[in-house]
Amino acid sequence: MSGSGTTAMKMSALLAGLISMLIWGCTADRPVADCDLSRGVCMKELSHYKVVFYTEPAPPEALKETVFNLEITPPVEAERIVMELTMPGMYMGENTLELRKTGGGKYKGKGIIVKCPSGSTLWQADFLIPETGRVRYRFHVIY
Ligand SMILES: [Cu+2]
Repeated sequence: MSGSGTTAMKMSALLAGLISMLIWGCTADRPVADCDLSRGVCMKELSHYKVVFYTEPAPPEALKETVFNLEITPPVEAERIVMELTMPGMYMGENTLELRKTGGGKYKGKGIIVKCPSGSTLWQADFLIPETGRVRYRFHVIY
């Protein structure tokens, strides 16, 4: 009898540990937006470049055509920049878009952000700038 009691105690201790790990994991790693497109532009630094990202409309709306803009200062040589649209911690299929150069350091591309079935509005855009690096913005989309 005492044996089963010990097992039950061990089990509940294990469960409590597991639950606290899960809670800790959620709060510690939950991704958050680092870019508020409703306020205009988001600026990031990538080595000695300043990279500005903004959308039209701002903020972007799901299922509506959106223009994605990137401005790099000082300008780089690249004619095209690939943008990968993903959701943190969720596979949403392939959503890549090409931004084309429109002038000194400015790039533009059009696309549509889909609506996430989970209801989460947090998306992230990774821009792959040839021979320069990768820059990521996390932002909310209106549903
Ligand atoms: Cu999703």
